[in-house]
Amino acid sequence: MPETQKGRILLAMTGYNSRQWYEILSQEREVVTEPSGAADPSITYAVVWKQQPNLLSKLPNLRVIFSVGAGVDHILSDPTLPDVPIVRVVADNLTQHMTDYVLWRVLDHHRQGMLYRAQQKRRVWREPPQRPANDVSVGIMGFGELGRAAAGPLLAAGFRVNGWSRSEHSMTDVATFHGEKGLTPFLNATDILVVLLPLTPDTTGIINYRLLKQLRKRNGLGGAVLINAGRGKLQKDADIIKALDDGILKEASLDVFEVEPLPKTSPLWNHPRVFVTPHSGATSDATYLAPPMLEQMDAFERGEKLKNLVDRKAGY
Ligand code: NDP
Ligand code: OXD
Repeated sequence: MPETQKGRILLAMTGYNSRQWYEILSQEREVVTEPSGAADPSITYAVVWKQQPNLLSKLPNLRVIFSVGAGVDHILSDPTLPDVPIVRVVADNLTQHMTDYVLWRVLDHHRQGMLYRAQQKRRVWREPPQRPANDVSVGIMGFGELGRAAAGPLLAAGFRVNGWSRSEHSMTDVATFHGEKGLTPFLNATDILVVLLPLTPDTTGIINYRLLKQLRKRNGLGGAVLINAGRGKLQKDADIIKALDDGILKEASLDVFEVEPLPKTSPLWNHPRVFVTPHSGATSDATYLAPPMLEQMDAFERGEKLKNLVDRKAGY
């Protein structure tokens, strides 16, 4: 395609600062933003985060939808989503952010950061019992791009690692489980549960009281630990609080919530054993993620296959 015929981009982001994306994408292609581009027949690509429902169906010549995130539930929830390929983010930069988050939260819970911070506030000098990492199993629920990447550094830090996915996977030194049948043995062998699942009809509400009860509860640790950086609607916020209060969970780190931003009235904010971050586990940095998107558009126009395509039937 000659330079002048490069497909135009609609940038449609809700609750997201799109300025940097606009600046980078518009260096190479014409970019329009809502609402001016809403019904524009010249739009070939849509780059989106939580686009307004029914917006994309108005674009008669839309060829590809690009998610600015790894998850695509925010796109697939649109009831009139046009039947065009969806490309999601798979990128070293985003993966590194998530690996950092997982390591940070696992190590902080493991080395009892919550307890020490509370002790420090009260000037308490007390050493609690501490198990070494090789006596603790971290179970990664959602053993995909992000889950598998986090496994290596966790192993290197000495933890035992379990992985659970929909289909069968194997990884050196990791105990892998899959499907419904694999879920209970996976949970029974897990002390610290790290959730990195996508939100699909099958996974909605999966992190509930019944599931949390199946986590391993080792003597001396005072309950299992939950870390959710997948999606908020995977979990039942109220069940997490009940599991914490019943001693099933010792602590939780939550990056995602049923309702975001987390409402000011949520008891999770003040719970002494919950660590809250504002859906910032792995940020989508346009500096790193927009250039490969532009490269994919160029490749598509040369007739090459798109990479990192979403399986719409599976929902991720
Ligand atoms: P992938 O698609 O690479 O991995 C998803 C994993 O979940 C796969 O292992 C998949 O199994 C598994 N899975 C999906 N459905 C089921 C199911 N029903 N039962 C068991 N396992 C299932 O995604 P990523 O690793 O790239 O990202 C994971 C999620 O992380 C995203 O969808 C997003 O929601 C979230 N995320 C959150 C961020 C944050 O800032 N908090 C940032 C980025 C992503 P299989 O391998 O068999 O396909
Ligand atoms: C993502 C996210 O899906 O930021 O990438 O949540």
